Amino acid sequence: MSLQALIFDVDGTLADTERDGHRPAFNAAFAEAGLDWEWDIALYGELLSVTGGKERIRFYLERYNPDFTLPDNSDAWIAALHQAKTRHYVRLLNEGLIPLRPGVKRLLDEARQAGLRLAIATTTTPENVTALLEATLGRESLAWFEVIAAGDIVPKKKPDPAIFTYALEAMQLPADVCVAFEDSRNGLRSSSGAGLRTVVTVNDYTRHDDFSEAAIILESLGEPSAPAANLGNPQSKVIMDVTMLRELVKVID
Ligand code: XBP
Ligand code: MG
Repeated sequence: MSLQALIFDVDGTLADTERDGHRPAFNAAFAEAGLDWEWDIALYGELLSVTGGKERIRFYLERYNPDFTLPDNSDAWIAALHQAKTRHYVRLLNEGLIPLRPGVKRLLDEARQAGLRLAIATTTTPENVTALLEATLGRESLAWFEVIAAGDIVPKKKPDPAIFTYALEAMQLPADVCVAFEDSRNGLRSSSGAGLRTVVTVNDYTRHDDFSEAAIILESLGEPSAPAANLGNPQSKVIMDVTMLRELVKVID
């Protein structure tokens, strides 16, 4: 079996969007709605145990703000608050403040040149993916991904495998000819649950997560000028490229 496709998570994997993107966007939406909720960096780290913004708001209320009384139409109320959050998040991305992580553009370019197919599997809202790709890689990059599986397209979000399974089915590919890219425990549970070998690139919110199912755990994808630490083998530094991905697929065959 040879490598056919790469499937990327977005938040935390393509870019460090959570701390300085999603978190301030939630806070801006809360302030706009006259709510005195403030999600600081540490609290947001705890809230990340639940994927999906609407699900995260509900989890916050249940766990950290149980005295708040939701209106009867709570789903619609949370959805409206979350829509405002999406608006703020897209504005932040359009300001160009959130760059891609090291090695992401390089690997996407190499993969396209090598004829590999590309897809996205994320819990984030579709508008957020579009805004990130446009702001960092230009509008034409949307067409590089033959499937953008995002948000409520599946009934169960990560760690459920449904979003990766959806992307595989849309591409009509078996999992063993693809590699997934993830940054978190919930993401890795989702990708490995769908049968995918997974390259994990950690960030400050996730570096202590359990990544035992990962094919390799890296600080980032690395650049030729700054190879990335291999967290499973402190002696080695890595520039994750197509050759190495092909080896990953072969080794485990
Ligand atoms: C990402 C998420 C998302 C974002 C917010 O998880 O959990 O919920 O934090 O996006 P993953 P929305 O990287 O594992 O896909 O507010 O649009 O839901
Ligand atoms: Mg992620």
